Amino acid sequence: MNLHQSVVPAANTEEAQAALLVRYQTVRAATEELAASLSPEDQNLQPMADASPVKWHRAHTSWFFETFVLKTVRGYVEFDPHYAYLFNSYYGAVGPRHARPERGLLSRPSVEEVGEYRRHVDDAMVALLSQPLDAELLTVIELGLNHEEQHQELILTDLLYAFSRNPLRPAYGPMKSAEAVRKASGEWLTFDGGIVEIGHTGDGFAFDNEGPRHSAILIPYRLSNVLVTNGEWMEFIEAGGYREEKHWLSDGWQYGQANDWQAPLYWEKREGQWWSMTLSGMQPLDPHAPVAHVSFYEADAFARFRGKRLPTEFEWEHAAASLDPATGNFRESGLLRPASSPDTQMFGDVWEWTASAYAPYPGYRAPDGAIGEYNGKFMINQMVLRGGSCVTPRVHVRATYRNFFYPHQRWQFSGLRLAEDMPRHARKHDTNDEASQFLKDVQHGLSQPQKQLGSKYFYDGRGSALFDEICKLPEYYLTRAEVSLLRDLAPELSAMVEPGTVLVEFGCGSCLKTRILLNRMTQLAAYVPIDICGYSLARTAADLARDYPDLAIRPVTADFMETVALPDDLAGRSLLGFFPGSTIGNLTDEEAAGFLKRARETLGPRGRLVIGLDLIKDTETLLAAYNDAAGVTAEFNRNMLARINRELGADFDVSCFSHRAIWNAQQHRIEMHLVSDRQQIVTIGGRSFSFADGETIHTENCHKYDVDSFAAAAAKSGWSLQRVWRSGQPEFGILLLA
Ligand code: AVI
Repeated sequence: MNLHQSVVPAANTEEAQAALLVRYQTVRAATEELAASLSPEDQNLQPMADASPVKWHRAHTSWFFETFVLKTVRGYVEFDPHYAYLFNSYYGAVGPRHARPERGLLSRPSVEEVGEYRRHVDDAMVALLSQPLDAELLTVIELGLNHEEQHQELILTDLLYAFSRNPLRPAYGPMKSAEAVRKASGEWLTFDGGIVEIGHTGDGFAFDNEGPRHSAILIPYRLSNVLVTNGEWMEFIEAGGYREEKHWLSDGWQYGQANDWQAPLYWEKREGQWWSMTLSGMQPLDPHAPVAHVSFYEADAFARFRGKRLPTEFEWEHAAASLDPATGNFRESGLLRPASSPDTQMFGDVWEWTASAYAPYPGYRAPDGAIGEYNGKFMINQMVLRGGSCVTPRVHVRATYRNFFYPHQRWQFSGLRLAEDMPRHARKHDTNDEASQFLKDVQHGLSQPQKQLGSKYFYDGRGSALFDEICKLPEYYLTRAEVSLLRDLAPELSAMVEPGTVLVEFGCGSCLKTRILLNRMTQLAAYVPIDICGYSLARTAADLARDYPDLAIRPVTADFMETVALPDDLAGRSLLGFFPGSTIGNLTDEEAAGFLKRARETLGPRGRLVIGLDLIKDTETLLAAYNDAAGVTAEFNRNMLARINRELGADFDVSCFSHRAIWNAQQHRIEMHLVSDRQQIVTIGGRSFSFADGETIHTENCHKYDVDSFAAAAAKSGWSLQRVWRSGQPEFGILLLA
């Protein structure tokens, strides 16, 4: 285990020092008690580089006090000068050291001599602690005790590994019996998230890596109130969890394959039943007990297999902050195996892998000198674990405690708890209104005789990316036709626009089309993009401000389906509206009329509007544009269901719906539908919706126009047609309305 450093100085009072002396004696005695039943042969085993001999742990923890405390005070007589080399673990600043993988070769000094070394150090430490000491030294002593507690845990985990490699599978000691573990209810604990404080605070001891305390943002989330159990892990194995690459991170898959992982470390199947090596030798696995000895890679694969994820260390800490660590199953329970009760318990049993890489908190600085080596230099390539295990000393752990191991390591008592993002409809804060409107719209739409979903819900991040793909498809002529038409008409349009005019765009997309106009119409005074999404608006505005330094960019966050108030200082300017892309075609007739009316109000009686319309043409061309060969439109359509699953926690089986686009000749529109491939029931926000085999959800209309009928409809909203430009075939139209 890595050594950490205290950031909190011990109180420099006589009482505190007396308490520290008692604590010193208690901790040191506990180490000796752990080793008491072990033979010299047991104590010298080093089964792998990561696991050190018990004898070495006993000596190294004494070396810590000798090096960092006793050698700094006058009059101390070093026990043996060779020990500085033998028992230095990794502190480059205090001199060279014996190679870690070769600690098992240290048959000398003997167990007896190491015992003498411990007594020598203890005598000197007790004498020292009986005089008044300064705060700095007391802090290092407290650190040394916490360090020793870490090594106490390692004595047990390393010994378990050593004994597991002995065909006799010896026991460290008889296992204290406990009631069989009850099956847990397995509930989700929900957390609203927001800005939370993370890291150590207060007067108690903490390692330096637990600070500085700082703010972190948590998106609403859920945590399982129980650890993943052996029984669940058996299901994972039976379902092919170790054989299916799709569950695994690439590094984990490769490591697992290379090392032939088929079950957690120590698991063995005997006559059809799973057993595991424990500190009491081989024992049948209790299916309700928490799984242990899994690597981060395995924990992460399991979470994916279950459609969940590991919690971040911040989510874990926020959830554990108000719980009492003392109630957990720690070493003092004497069980020395994970045996959690069903009640919510976040401490003890197993160290819980988190999704967080072990990195410094903002503002962290490693202290100067050798002690600064303890933590800072390990903040790379390791993952954080939280909570303590069944072999951790009870007093050692707290909610802010950060343990860390490499993602492949599994000889520690390491397990996991599942987490998930809270479905949007269940969230209290942030997007709650938006999400509950989405839920209402979806539930309402699916309750209609012809089930329907609003096409505006296509455009989440994934949907917008798919739409960008659609615009590049060979069959989807609309974008290409409109872009080239805009290039052609820009000079003529520009000539019709007086200097100082303001261009007002309804919605802001990629801005490719806008740029065609901006490049040509250098007489424009300002550009006002209107969009409901403040985020994409800000990005668009920043990009354009960089590229058009002489143009005022004045974004307005608003729903362009409403009347929009433009910035006051633009009052009196001539306004030119822009609504490209045949986006109006996705509105109902009523909505389109409403849009035109409100655009008239926004742009004023002297305002003009440039609007892009896809024109009616042969059915084959139309159908091909919405049934592309690459299946991008199909994916775009189905993403609506995936989005509902993601954001509303619904259970659509997206693969059971297929894309259909048809031409409705009467209504002059392409209709997009999702066809249920079977009879099925879907639950959304607690309501069930049944689908007959072949039943469809109507997801979008894409109206196609003839110019005269459109002009007649627009006239009812106060617009008259000024000019029409038509592209080549397939024909797309751009109209100037005034
Ligand atoms: C955004 N809108 C104009 C597109 C259209 O063609 O109606 C949306 C679309 N739906 C499927 N493909 C493209």
